[in-house]
Amino acid sequence: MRLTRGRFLKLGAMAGAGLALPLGVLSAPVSRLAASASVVSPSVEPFAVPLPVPPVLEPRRTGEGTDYYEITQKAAEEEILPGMKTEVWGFDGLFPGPTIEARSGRRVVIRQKNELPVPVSTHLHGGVTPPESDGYPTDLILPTGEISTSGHGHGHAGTTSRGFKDYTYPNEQRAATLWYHDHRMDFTGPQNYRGLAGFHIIRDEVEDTLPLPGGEKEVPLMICDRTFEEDGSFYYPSIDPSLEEHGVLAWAIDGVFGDTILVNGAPWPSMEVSNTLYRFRILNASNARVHDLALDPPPSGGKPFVQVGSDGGLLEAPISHDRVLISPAERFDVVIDFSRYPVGKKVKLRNLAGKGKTADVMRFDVVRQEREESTVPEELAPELDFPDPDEAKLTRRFTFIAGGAWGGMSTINFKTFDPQRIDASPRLGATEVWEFSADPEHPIHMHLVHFKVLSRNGGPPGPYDAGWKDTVFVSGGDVRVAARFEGFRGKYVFHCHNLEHEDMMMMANFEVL
Ligand SMILES: [Cu+2]
Repeated sequence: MRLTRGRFLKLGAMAGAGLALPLGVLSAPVSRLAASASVVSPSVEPFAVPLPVPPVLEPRRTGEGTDYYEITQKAAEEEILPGMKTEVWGFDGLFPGPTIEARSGRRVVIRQKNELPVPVSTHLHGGVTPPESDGYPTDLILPTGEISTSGHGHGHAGTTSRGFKDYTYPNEQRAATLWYHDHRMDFTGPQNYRGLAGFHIIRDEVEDTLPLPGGEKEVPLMICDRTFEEDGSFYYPSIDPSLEEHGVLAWAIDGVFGDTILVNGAPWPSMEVSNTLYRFRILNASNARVHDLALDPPPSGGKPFVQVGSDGGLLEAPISHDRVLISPAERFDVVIDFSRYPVGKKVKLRNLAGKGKTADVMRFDVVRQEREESTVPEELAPELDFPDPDEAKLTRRFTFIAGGAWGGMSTINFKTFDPQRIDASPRLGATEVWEFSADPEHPIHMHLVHFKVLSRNGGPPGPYDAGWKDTVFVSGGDVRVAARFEGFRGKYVFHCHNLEHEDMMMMANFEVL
C-alpha cells in the first residue's frame, strides 16, 4: 500500500479532530514516508537455499518432573540472503529460535536472558500458562546494560525484571505445536520482525502411538515475510528504528508486508524429499500476511494436504484440503504424500493470495524412492472434550475495527488497549461463548484457553476451523467460539495477531476469577 496524498490528508484531518496518533506520524516529512514504502529487497534466486530446520535446544539440567533451559535474547549476524549479512534479534541469536521439545505433564522452566538494547516480554503462544509466566505485554525483562525505557509507549503497568526472568510452563496440556515469541507492549511487530520467534512442541502418549511420519519426516515450517535493505539488513517501517518511540509509518498501520518469503529463516528454500509421507507443522509467523497455501502442480488424485492437527493439537480424524488458508499465528499440522508425484518432480508450495514473488513460498524436490513406513490413521485422537455452548452462562461480543478508520489506532469494542481495564471476567471453569466480528479482517488470538469454533457468519464453521483453536481468522463477518476458562486465575490478554494492529492497541484483558 502506498501513502497517497488523499490518505495522508485524511490522517491529518483525523488528528486535527482530536484522535490520538502515534507520535511522529505527522511530523515525519512526506517524502520520507512515501520513499520508505518502496524499499525493494535485493533479489534472491528462488529455491536455491536448502530448507534449514531450527536446532532442538538441550536442557541445562533435568530435575524430577522439570527440564531447565536457558535462552539469551541477543543480536547476531546471519546469512539470510546469500552472500549478505543481516543483523537479527534472536533467541540465542538465532532466527528462528531453537526449538523446545516438551512432554505433556512435564514442566519446562526457561530462564530468558535479555542482552538486547530494548525491553522484551516472552509469550508462549498456545500455552496454558500461569499469568506471571504468560509474557503479559508489560511484564518486561529490562536489558542488563543501559536501559531505554524513556519511550512514549502506551503506558506500563506490569512487573519488570532486570536482565533475566524465569518462565514456568506446566505443559499440562495435550500434544500440540506451540511457539514462543516477543510480546513487548507496543513493539511486538518490530521485535518479532527482527527474529524473536521459535517453536515449542509438546508431545504426548496419544501422539506417540500414531504411525504418522516422524524423525526427519516431521518438519516444522515457520513461514514469514520480510523486506531487506540494500545492505541486507531488515527493513521495518518503524517511526523510530531504535524502538524507543513506538509506531509505524502511516502506510503500514494495517500491517507490514515483506517482499521476500522466508521459511525457517531462509528465502524461498527447497527441500529434498523421498516419495513418501511427510508431516509439516506449519506456522504462519508473518506480522500481517495471510497465506493461502497450495501445491503446484497439484498431485493427481485429489486433495494434497491431509490436516492432522490444529493450533491445539491432533484432530479426531484427518481432514483433506486442496488449500490451507493460514493467518498470522495459526498452526496447521499437515501430511503430504509425495508418492503421488514421480521421482524427479519439483513441487512448489505457493501462496495463492500472494502476487509475483510473494506467490511462491518454497519447493519440494522429490529426489528418491523409499519404502513407506508411515500412514495417516483414520482416527487420530480420542473424542475431543469441547466446551458445550449450551452450558455457557454468558455470551460476550467483541468487534475488531482496523486502524485505518481511526487515524492509526485499532480498537476492540471501540476501545484501545488499557492494561488496567478488564473487559471480561469469566469464572474459573466456566464455559462462555465469545462472538468476534471483524472489519475488515483480523486473526484473533486468546491467551490461556483453546476454543471451539461454533459458527462462521451464522453458518457452520469453515474448512479451517476444525479442532482446538487459539487463533481464528475473522474476515469481514462474525465468528462464534466456545471456550472453557480452565487452568489458572488471573489476567490475560486477547488481541488481533496482525502485529501492527496489536501494537496499535487492538488488545484487551480478560481476568479469570
Ligand atoms: Cu487486526
